[in-house]
Amino acid sequence: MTNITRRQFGKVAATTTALAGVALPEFSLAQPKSAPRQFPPGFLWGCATAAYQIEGGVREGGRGASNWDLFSHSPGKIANGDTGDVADDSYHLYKEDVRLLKELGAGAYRLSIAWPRIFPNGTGQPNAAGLDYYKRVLDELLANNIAPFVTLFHWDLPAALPGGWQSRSTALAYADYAGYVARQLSDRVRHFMTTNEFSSFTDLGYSSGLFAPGLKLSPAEVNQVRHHGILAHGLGVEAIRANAPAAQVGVAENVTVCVPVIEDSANIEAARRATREENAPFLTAVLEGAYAESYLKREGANAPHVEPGDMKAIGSRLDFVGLNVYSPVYIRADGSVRADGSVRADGSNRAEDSGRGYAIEPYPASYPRMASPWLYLGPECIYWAVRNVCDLWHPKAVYITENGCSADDVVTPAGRIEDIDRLMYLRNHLTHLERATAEGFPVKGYFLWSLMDNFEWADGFSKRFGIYYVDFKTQHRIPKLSAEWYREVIARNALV
Ligand code: PNW
Repeated sequence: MTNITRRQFGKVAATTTALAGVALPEFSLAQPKSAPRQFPPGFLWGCATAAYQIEGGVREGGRGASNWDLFSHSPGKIANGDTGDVADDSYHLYKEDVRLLKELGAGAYRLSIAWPRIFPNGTGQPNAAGLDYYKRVLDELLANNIAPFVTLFHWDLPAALPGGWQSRSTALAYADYAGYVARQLSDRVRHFMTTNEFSSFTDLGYSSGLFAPGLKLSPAEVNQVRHHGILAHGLGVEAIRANAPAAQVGVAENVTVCVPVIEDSANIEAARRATREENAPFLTAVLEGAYAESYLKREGANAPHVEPGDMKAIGSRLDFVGLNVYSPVYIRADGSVRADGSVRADGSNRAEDSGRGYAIEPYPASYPRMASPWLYLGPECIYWAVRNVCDLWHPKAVYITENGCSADDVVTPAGRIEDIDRLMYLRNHLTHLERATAEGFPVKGYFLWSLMDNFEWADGFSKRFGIYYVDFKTQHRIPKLSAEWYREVIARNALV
């Protein structure tokens, strides 16, 4: 059979199957059906959103301007010139959004509070109308038995704060804000996350300039911005504990997920080592209360300036670690680790090797991605995110605070959104998350990003991550196929 066409192959395959079909039923009956892949009892299922991405109402209720208002109104920064001025109008439609969560059977909702609604100038006098808005949202959630998980900073920084995250005083202002909100809302909220994704609001905002405020600073300046980000987190933890002693406090972090190329001991060890190194300015510092020596050495004169007491605050004990998981980074052992565990300074015998005990494999050109170019598909990353973090730092509890994907959704003439690609992404990630729970890692819950399509930062409304489709002209919300599927998962507490 030379030069067989696809069509011919199909015919041949069909014939083979038909012939073999005679014997198949008995064979398949003999196979044991696999047990339902249950999640642990009490596993929390939820969805996540963020204030600037869904609320709109940017000039209502006394809200001050944020860095994202300024950035989105700067020409050329956001796809199609989109802004969060209206977004999903959740500022007005929050009751409907809670109804969507209820329809899914969600037990929890991760939402964020817009700092500029609470302190329009970043510091000073709090704005009662802003706080009242969140009290109404929280009361609506509680009335529907949905536990709120509140992120205190998901990137919308009061524009009035001089210097933004370049200024140490922003970290101090953040702590005042976090303590104030914790005190005001702890009767309604048990779980607080200080900040969302350190690298996104520091590196993307101040190094690549893709996010607000759109700066491209030097490495030394960027390290200082990063330090202020994790300092805000640490001072925030202290402030929340002081004002809401019963609260559970954590962080939501897009840890760089290091996946061993092959699951053997050398590559697994390399991935663990890489996790600590690749997250050195952020999660490693937060969970160890110190910058890794290797990071300080590597950065040299560009290392951040640290004041006495900073690292103690940064290392404040957490009740849980939230992981935002989207994509893998593939890691292999590079041969530079000696038998006694030390690393050869000259690296290994391969020119591209790091000499750090691991190498990062670049994605081949044909590597599959979802609709956002950065969203490489590798569902085992959710397992390795949990495992690496637990093996290195033994947190008491882990939540997946975000997981989901963009897809080029279309509404069919019948008015449906058959997002089988998103469903494929989600189902595969949950398969690997179930492995983590079955192996006993303390994963307590999962928040799907996102409840509904929303303002996807620099991509504006051009990238849809929701399991509810949003028509941004009418604000109509339509459940996608993935929402139907997620409702089944939640109802059965198992993979479907
Ligand atoms: C997260 N990347 O952001 C955010 O927490 C959400 O607000 C956002 O909508 C969601 O993921 C989807 O993007 C990310 O470039 C931004 O790798 C950028 C990246 C990853 C996550």
